[in-house]
This record gives sequence, structure tokens and C-alpha cells, in this order.
Amino acid sequence: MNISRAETATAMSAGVCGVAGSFAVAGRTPEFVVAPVSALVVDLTPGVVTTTAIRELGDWGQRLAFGVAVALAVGLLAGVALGAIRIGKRSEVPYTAVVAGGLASWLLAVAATGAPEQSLAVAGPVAAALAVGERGWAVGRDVWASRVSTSRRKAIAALGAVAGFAGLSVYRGAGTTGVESGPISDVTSEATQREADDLLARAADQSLGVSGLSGLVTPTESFYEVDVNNVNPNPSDDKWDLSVTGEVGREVTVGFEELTEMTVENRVITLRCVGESLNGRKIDTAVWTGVPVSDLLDEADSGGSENCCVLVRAVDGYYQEFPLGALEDAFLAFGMNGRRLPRGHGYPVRLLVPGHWGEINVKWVTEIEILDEEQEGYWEKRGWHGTGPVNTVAKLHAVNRLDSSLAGSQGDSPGERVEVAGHAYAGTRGIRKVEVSTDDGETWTETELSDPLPGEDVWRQWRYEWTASPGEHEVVVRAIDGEGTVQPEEFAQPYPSGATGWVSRTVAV
Ligand SMILES: Nc1nc2c(c(=O)[nH]1)N[C@H]1C(S)=C(S)[C@@H](COP(=O)(O)O)O[C@H]1N2
Ligand SMILES: [Mo]
Repeated sequence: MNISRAETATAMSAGVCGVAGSFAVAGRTPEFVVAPVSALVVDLTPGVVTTTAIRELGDWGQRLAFGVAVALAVGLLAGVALGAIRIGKRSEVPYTAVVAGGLASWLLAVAATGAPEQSLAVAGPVAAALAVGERGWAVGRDVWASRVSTSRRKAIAALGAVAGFAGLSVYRGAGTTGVESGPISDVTSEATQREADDLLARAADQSLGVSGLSGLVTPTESFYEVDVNNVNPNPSDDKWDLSVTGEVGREVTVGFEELTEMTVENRVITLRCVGESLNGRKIDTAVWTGVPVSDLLDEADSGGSENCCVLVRAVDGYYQEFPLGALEDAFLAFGMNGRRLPRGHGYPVRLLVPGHWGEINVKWVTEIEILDEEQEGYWEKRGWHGTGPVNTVAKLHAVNRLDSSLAGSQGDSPGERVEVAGHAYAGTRGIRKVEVSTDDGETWTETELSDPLPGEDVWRQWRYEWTASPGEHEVVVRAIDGEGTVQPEEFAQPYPSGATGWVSRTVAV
């Protein structure tokens, strides 16, 4: 069976236009046709491949997976279009291919996304591309005939139109973000809003204000984000609920409104991903607003000591298992930095488990199942050990040459005033001290620490300043946690249990 160039070009154009049209309408939401394809790609990728990609490619691994999904979706729709062209060829009725292609691509998109209306944005452009193909390449009985050639000018115009449409769609879709998050006072009391705002002000106030060092609370838009899927769920308040199931006295389900009517608190909590490199930046802090999980657990009567653990499930198919004990201090957050949780961080409600690696801080949480036997969670199935408490770390993120006029008290001493700074975090163990060495670990000095913010699970900033003589200095930093334990020196990669070791950096003066 011969496929002409005109047919291939038309089918590919239909594929591109279908995906582009979908993006223009749905943006990066689950209604975008690529979303289910991407989820499938992620799901079918073996754990070793995922883990290697995380190690070798970092965030690019995820972009690559998304690129593959886009290509697959284009290919799938092109295949549908090609089938439609085939049918059209056998029919005497004009525009059979257009109708067949439009209908088939709509059905496919509905099957994939479950969104009939948005799927019209796939079918329309596919049909349009087929119509342009049929009208543009050849007219009359020889439609789609393999030897019919077209003028170069027509071909270029058609490709230009496809590219233009795709460009406009990307531009339009990029602005479609799903839920918009208003202030928490939309769903809770003004007093809670004020308290959150006060905590934010206090964090800003207590930040050491070192140039190049982020504050004690991370602005929401720069808070790191880790998702197993490339497209985040987009649940609404009224469709969302959370159930406590499994080994419980009684199953309990709460809707969003009910949850916000429970005892609401603000908490400052730091999150850190087990997959981040030793001096990486997948660690951040926010003021969270929500309710203690223990209130729900009591209601469900989950207390039995025969129960070891819990399995927490989310809208995106993510699930994590961890000890029941850790859940008892956990928090169900619906606010972040004084505003509703943004979609990327788990709208409408996420779990926060103090002192534990980010991975069990399940976003878009929907079910807490109490288990009497252990199971493996999403990342543990892929070889990670990230359900426990975080490792202690002191980061070194800022190195500043200070204005020499500030070094006045040093008189004529040769060298330069140098400031080094970073954050230190030890989960609920807390940070007691951070020490720095400017001679590769020979001697150690205590650094200045930011005043602690309220909360059990909050990082601190550290800062140190000295006069460095000309030459190279190996600066090393280590934290001592609230129990007096020095951060272990031995280096380990993030995989599988989180990075360990002391961060060091060469400072040349
Ligand atoms: N439902 C769901 N929850 C999730 C994830 C996810 O992919 N899906 N990623 C986890 C991981 S690995 C981390 S480190 C944290 C990151 O939270 P953040 O994106 O709000 O920073 O969320 C955790 N919770
Ligand atoms: Mo993570």
C-alpha cells in the first residue's frame, strides 16, 4: 500500500493541529490529550530507567518523557487521520475523510481524557487539516491519488498555517493554569489569615538578608515542585473528599467544607526531596494552613497498636506507605503562604508529615488507608527508601565578597572580607549549631544562625564572615542537630536513601 507524500503531510498536520488545538483549550490540565499519554509513558517506564533518568538527567528526564508523550499523541492522531484518508479514498462522497477523521479523533480524545467538550478542540483541527489536505493537495476524482503532486507554494502555505496554528495554541494554552488560588480567608477565618500573614512577616524579618540567599520562607512561585506526572490533577473543592479507610473502627469521609470547619492552624514546615543532590535546591519552607490529621484519625478510631502503617492515595494515582506513628503528627494543608494551595502543590488538600522526606507529603490526597501489614509505595517500588525522617544537611548557597570598606576594623590586614551562608535542616531534630571550616576541615568555627521560627520542622539560615588571605580556601560546612549529633561526613548519592556528606566549596581570593 502506497502512502503519498501529500497523505503523510496531511496526516502529520492533522496530528499536530489536534494536539495544538487541545492545548489551546485545556492548557496543562488533565483535559489536554497528551496528559493521559504522558501518564501512561511514566507508568510503563521501568523503575530502573526512571531512577537512572533522575540521576543522570535531573528535571530534563521529565521533560524528555513529556516530549515523548507529545510525539506519541501527534503520531496517534496522525494514524487516525491516515486511516480516515484511506476510508475517504474508497468513498465517492466528498469529505468522507474529514468526517471520519473528525469523529474518530474525537472518540479517541474522549476515551483518553473523559472530556467530551474539550475533545472538540482535538476533532475540529484534525478535521480542518484533513479538509485543507483534501481541497489543497488535489481536487476531484484523483483526491489522495499517490501520484498527484501539489505546487510547492501550496505546500509551504499549508505548513505555514499548521505552524502558525500550533504557535498560537501554545501561547494560548500556556496561560491556562486551572484553579486560581485566592486568599485563605476565602475558606477560613480572618483571624487565621492574619496569623498566616504575621508568620510570613516574621519570617521575612528573621531572615538574615544575605545577598544570594533565599529567605526563611520560600515565595510560592519559587517553591520547588516534584510530581510523578507531567500534568497535575485539577480537582475542584466540591468534587474532592478524603476518606479514612482500612483497619478502622469506622470509615470516615470529609468534604472540603467540612475539613475547613475543623480546628484550623498555621504551621511553618520545611520540605525536602530525598532525590535532591547534597547541595541541591529541592528544599523549601512555607507557612501552611490546615488541620491536624489526628482529629480525623480519632474520629475513625484507627488507634489500634496492631496497625503498623498507612497507605495514602492521591488523585494522580500516586500512593505512599509509611508508619502510622508518622501520620499521627501530620497535617492536612489547604493553604500555603496565606493563599489557597496552588494546583502544583496539591490543590485542594495535601498531607504534610513533619520531619519526613517530601515523598510521603502526598499532594491531592484522597484516601488514608490504615494497614495491618507493610506494603511498598510508589517510590519504594522503584528502589528508593524515602519514607523515613530526613537526613541532616547544611547547604552552602551564597559566597559574597564584602565591600572592603566594611573591613575597616581589619586595618591593613591583607586579604578580603568574605561571607558564606546557607540553610541548615534536620527535620524535627532541629538545628542546634552550624560550623564552618575555611581550611578544609582542620579547624571549625560556629556560625551565626537565624532566630528559630515557631515549629518543630523548620530550617534555619547560617552565615559566617572572615578575612580571607589571598589564595584558595576550601570552605566546609556541617550542621549539628538538636540532639547534638554532627551531620555525618561520609558522602552518599541521593539514591536510594538521600544524600549525605559535608558540603564544601573552594573560595578563591
Ligand atoms: N500526589 C502526589 N504527591 C506527591 C508527589 C506526587 O508526584 N504526587 N511527589 C512527592 C514528592 S517526591 C515530593 S519531594 C513532594 C514535593 O512537594 P512539592 O511539589 O509541593 O514541593 O511531594 C510529594 N507528594
Ligand atoms: Mo521527592
